[in-house]
Amino acid sequence: MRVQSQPTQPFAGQQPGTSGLRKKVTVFQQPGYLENFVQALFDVLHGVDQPASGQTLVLGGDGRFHNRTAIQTILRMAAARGYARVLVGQGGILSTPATSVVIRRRGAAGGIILSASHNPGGPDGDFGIKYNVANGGPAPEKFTQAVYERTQVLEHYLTVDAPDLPLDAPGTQALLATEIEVIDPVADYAAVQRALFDFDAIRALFARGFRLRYDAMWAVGGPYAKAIIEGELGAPAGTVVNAEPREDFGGLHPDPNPVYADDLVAHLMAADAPDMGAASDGDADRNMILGRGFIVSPSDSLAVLAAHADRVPGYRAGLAGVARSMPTSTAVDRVAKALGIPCHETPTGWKFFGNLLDAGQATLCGEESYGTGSNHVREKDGLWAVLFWLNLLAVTGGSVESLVRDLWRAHGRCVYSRHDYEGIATESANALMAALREQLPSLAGQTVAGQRIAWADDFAYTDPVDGSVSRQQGVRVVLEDSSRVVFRLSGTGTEGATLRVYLERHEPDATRHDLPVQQALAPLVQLAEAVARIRHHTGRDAPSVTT
Ligand code: VG1
Ligand code: CO
Repeated sequence: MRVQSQPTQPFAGQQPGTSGLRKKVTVFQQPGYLENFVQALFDVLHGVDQPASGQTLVLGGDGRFHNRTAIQTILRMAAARGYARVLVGQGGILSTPATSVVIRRRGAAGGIILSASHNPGGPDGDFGIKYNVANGGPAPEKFTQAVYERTQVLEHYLTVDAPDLPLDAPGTQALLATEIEVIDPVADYAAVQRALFDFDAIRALFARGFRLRYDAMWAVGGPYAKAIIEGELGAPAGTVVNAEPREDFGGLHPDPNPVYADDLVAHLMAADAPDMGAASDGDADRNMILGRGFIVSPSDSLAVLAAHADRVPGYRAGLAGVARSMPTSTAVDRVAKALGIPCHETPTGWKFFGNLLDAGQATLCGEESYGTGSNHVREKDGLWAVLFWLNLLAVTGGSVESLVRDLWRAHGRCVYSRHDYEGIATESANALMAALREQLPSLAGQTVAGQRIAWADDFAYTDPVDGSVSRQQGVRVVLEDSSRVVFRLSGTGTEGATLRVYLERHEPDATRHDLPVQQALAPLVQLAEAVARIRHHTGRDAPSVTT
């Protein structure tokens, strides 16, 4: 067994997006494609062809098609780079939040997560790779840009000529001088959750007959939810459904929203609905929360958790601050104001929360895209959010719906929706955004679709910790009553472009809190069409996904 230098050529487009490099499986299956990216990553981390002496790397994925092949490739390349140790999840499995936990608890230098998250899997689906740094969080933009630049000039990669390693049982083996330790994917993660939440109170809740339906969407969240919710917390067997990770997610889209988790929604809308519903995505960092006959908007979920955080052991001392991505509703801002704590507004993508969490400026973070998390890790954490809700229900005696209605009563309702136009031509999407940006200087003061625009801009963010600036993070059009429409292009898709239109209107009047969301937002939809000419640019009359 020895180190080999394999000649290679650059592949175009190995540019990480909002969360890692995502492409079709068939793209990743090209000889050298994954190898190039990993070589570039290691070159940026350690210097060109330099060894990773003494360092520990964490490695795992969401179990989707091509996961096992990619893990073996990366193990060989890590051994060639002289890592002291690689901690790999049993069967190649590690959820995104669990990877973050393992990096932090085991003092690793970083971790590689193989996942395209909520994107569909299988031979014709998507694959992805992302790198997390020593704090357990996604690598910052400056770093991923350097990796991309390195992919464009590569001439070879380093690997070893070794057969595949068995990864289905815990234990330690050697690959050259690198120790490969196969770890239980759940143990470290469960220990962290146990320290945060009142497991006794949640156990008592289930013992009283509380009914939960947790839909793991045939993805990596299943083993975690089974072990913790059914195993430790005593929920009846069958509480966690679709729990075995499948390479193709059962042919479904592992995206926990009312459109793709429609089966879960149907259960919660039924006459004999359980008390609570929940779902997580492909890599288990997202969550959706439902009550009986009630769907919780992710922005409201973040605000509810923030409002009651001091009822949970891990947050008893209160919150240092909260943070939300720019398109996320301002519900949490209102809670933060009442609590007298800062609320930070960041660009879309969890990597922007890392510095705030490290610096102790934020304790809870969230995104409108079904992502919630805290300073316990540096990723969003789907099951964590479910445990947080369970803990709150156990100690407040309220229901999912009553906690959200309390929030609306106290702060008004931030009526919210996101309209996605998926798979549109990249040129059309770029033209739409360019036309929007061109109008920006003249929008303020104009009346469009009967509504007066107070201001408009292209969101730019200066990181308060390291001073780095991120521009063009979404066009905001804001009305005088603070209602707003935000436009941005997705950075996680693999086909054409996806336009996201985010709509928010604050409704202080409690008698209007039950108006259907799309009806309450109809004027903003008209504004969006008038300003952005979506139909003209995309040829679409309606969004493909509304959440
Ligand atoms: C989407 C979401 C964003 C999230 C990202 C990764 O990005 O909007 O909020 O952080 O996915 O989530 P975009 O660029 O497509 O809008 V996940 O669960 O894929 O790690
Ligand atoms: Co995800």
